[in-house]
Amino acid sequence: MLNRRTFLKVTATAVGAGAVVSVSGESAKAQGVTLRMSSPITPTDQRSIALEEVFAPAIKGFATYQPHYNGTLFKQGTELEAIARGNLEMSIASAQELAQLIPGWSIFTAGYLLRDADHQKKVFQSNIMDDLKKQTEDKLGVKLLTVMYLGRRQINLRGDKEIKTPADMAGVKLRMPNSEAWLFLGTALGANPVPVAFPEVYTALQTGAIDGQDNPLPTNRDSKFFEVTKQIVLTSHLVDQNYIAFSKKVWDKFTKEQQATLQKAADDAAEVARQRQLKLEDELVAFFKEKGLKVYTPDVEAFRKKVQADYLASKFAKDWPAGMIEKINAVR
Ligand code: KDO
Repeated sequence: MLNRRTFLKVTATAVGAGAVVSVSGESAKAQGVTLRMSSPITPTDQRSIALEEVFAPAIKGFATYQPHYNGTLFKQGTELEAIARGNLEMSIASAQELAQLIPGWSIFTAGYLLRDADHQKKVFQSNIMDDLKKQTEDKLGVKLLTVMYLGRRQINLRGDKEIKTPADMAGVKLRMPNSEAWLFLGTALGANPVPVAFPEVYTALQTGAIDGQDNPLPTNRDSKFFEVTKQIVLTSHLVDQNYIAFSKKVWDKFTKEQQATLQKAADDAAEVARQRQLKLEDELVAFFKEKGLKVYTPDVEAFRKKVQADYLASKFAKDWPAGMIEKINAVR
């Protein structure tokens, strides 16, 4: 697992070795560059589909988009390190992964912070994130092109005990992705967080190794978690986001026009995926009910109160620039 200490070693090695990246050609003349994208994402996720339908054709004249799904090329959570080392061109990174390396990112891992997809997009496009984006480029060699909306995370459980407040989550083994910030979210929800990589969640639910997982409704349907669970508790505890993370060294090989094309292609793909995820979130409650799951809204205010208080009192909050929460809240 990459942490700040190992990362310092990575950059030192990369710089020392002259950090070769897998592109050919001179600066300003990049041709035929293969952009390998690694993520635990499935090929049927709306974001994967949009990248293939919108991003790939738009850049076809000078680059080839080559996605690797289900964490088969790099394991979930190791992609940023791979980009930093010059071993990967692209990933779909989470704030939780970025926070492992640049602590300030943990602000975007906090539950009940971003209000909705529109707020998420406006915050990404505002100057509030400029410093974090710059640190990410300077320290990691990773350029964050655009924000992809994953959806509102909901609690999805094998058992049928009704959950009204975080107190009802006591003792529930809730799967979270394996990083400190993700595990903290599980604790803030009142559960016992258990780290499991995304591609292993279905089996962990099926065998009872975990009692539940949290993900947005479109992800739940896409990965068929509903087949092995009994209820979905609509906590909407995190308006989740991923960023298209791009190797800065590879980016710098492209001409200004090519960079503009890449940027537009990423933004357009993200927008298509965002609209599709939002539509699915509206439609899927009925789908899960038809499949026999209980789907209901708990005491969301009780969850909001505990989660927000836990984050503000956490060690993460010490790394948040003064006034940043207020600036995020002020974005309309
Ligand atoms: C997950 O592992 O639960 C998660 O939803 C975390 C996200 O940050 C993202 O990595 C996502 O998985 C993958 O894109 C798979 O949908």
